[in-house]
Amino acid sequence: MKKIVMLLMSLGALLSASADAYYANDRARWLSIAEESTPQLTVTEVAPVGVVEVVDDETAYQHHKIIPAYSIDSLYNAPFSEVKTAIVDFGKHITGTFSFSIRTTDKVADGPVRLKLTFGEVPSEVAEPFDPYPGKLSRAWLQDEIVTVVEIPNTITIDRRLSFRYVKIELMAYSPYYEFNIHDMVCKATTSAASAPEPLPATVDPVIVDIDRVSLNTLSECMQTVYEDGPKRDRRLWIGDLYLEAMANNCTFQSHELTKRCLYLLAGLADDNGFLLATVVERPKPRPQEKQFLYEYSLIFNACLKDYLKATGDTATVLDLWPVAKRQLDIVRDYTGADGLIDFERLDNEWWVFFDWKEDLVKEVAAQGLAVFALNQTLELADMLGKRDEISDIPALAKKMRKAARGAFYDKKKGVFAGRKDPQVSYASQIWMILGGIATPAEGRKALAALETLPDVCTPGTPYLYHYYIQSLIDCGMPERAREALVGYWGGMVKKGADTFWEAYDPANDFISPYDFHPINSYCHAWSATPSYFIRSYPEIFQNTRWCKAAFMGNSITENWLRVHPGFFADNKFAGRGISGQTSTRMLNRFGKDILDLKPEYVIINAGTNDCAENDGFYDEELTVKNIIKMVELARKNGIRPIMSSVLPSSGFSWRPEVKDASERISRLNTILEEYARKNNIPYINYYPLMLAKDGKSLSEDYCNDGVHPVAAGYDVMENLVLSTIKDLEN
Ligand code: RAM
Repeated sequence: MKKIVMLLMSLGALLSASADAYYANDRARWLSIAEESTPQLTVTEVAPVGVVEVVDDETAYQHHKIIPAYSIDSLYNAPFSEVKTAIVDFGKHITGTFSFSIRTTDKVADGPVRLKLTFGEVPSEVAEPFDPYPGKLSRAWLQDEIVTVVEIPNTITIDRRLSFRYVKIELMAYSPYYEFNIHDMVCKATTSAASAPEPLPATVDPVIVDIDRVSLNTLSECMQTVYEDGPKRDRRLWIGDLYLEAMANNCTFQSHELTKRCLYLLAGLADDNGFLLATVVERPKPRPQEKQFLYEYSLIFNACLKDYLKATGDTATVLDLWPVAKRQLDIVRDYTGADGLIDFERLDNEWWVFFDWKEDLVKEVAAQGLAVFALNQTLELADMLGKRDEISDIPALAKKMRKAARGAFYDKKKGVFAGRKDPQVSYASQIWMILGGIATPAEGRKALAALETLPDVCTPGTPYLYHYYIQSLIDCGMPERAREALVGYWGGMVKKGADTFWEAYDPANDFISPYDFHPINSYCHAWSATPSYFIRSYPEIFQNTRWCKAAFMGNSITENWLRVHPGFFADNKFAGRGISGQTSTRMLNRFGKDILDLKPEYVIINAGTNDCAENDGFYDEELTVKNIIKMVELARKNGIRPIMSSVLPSSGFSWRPEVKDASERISRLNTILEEYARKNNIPYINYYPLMLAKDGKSLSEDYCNDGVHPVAAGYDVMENLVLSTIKDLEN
């Protein structure tokens, strides 16, 4: 934080060149290209889903838990002078303009109503008081507004665009001589991410699917007319955020015009010496934040440009901006001493060196690694443009810096990289030595593994650094750990209720805030949106794992099961693959796609009810048995352990009253299946006797409403059988 203040200082000799020396002839044109590339925003109307309450709960994220209270219609019809306070839930995080209406219910409004509206991305913002405000950034970022409505009925739209899931409405003043309702709340949600990316294959671990979904929500909400860092705060373009957002966009929404606009904006607003400022505010007219020079961000621009070229092939744009990339290299040239090391003390005095929001992080090693990373990225870019000759000194500089870093920072004994003055071992140091190509893959693996065992390691405080951690795990050949880390970190946020990912997250500290007040954190943040990039760029790591313990093949009985008890499936890593109405023939047809591709450890087959009910127009017992056996054999051949199960009892099917011998058909089929399972040593789950009614042929009324489909109590019985069968097989 001290660095933000420090930015107001001059950058000394480096920046003392004469005004307008750089890109003077191009700036206006660049800014007009940026303007022309402004994307259209798509607007979607979102209505609230209910009224909730926030309760204190030590086990919940930031100690607040949301519980449903009553329906939105009840709120709209209630006299608001009695309601006084309500927290409305929009069901998901959204960014846009908020409106509500107010009407009288009986008499004429004889005086104004004053309301306080507080918008929250997470529960703490609608639960904790904002004042006295202890935070570092402007209190006005917090989304609370006082609205006085003089004319009633009326529809009020809050001027400021908001970013929220919850709205707290508090009644501050009103006239006792008439009654009124608050109603028709709506948010016109905006994004420039137009087309939805391909959904992930159905075989992907649901945990990964969830992380991807939240990641896409985060990214699309940050994608407005620039890549914003966060739609709640600071609502502006930062180079580091752009780099990660564009990376995720390249493999999801592919809104490349937005990236182009941002690159041109930054270039057109560089300082007179050609160095990029870290951040640009868009309105009323685009301008950079004065003196906001952030070391890594200026250099990362080059990586961004390279990625853009790779994703689009738009050589014209990249050639146009190539002089900017070239100029940023002077930062490395200028701060690298004869010994090949970045003069960290000088750098730290003259620039904001960021890397992560962590007060105690020692940044010397990371600064060197990042510099070499930027040189390598720029060389790659130069090669793509045929411009290597214009930066012909860079390969030798990179080599010298690599060698110097190994000499100065590598502790061979401990297998980690640490600074010269302060031997702190941090994630940031190891990560940037790996990404800069200074550590060999083997050294990288050792260093990253050591982070988990050494004491006093400086851990990441934000998803920004965590992104680079995952990348370094992948780059040095630790794919399993990369997956675990992604699931642990971003999955950790999902478990804590995130529907967009956060600016700051430390699994051990829910209240972490770079600004001394957690409600001012941004909870939908650009640099947190990269899981989708990893998941989609490395499908072999994130999409192809054998996550599934058992898959359930079946009909509506299985399909409903997942709906009635989703927790049973999620908690046990089970996958429900039931489709209503299906016979064994149809199940066999989709067995490859739905089961074999999923690669579960076990498959539990429940087929036969719809065969007996003649859903394909006939019943052929032999065919049903053959189909089921075929599924068993296919599973076995593919290394999946089959588990057979009995058809549930039923004395008739409401949709096929002409079948009079349902229970006889089912008993006979079950006898054959059980016999086959016994002979072939296949586990068999016998639901039948436990689910049978006293009449000896129907499904017990305790377990169903319609004679065929179990309700929750029936599934409880079945679940015990499933779990004990699997337990026996594992022992
Ligand atoms: C924060 C912003 C942004 C980041 C800078 C360094 O204030 O939210 O995401 O890039 O810091």
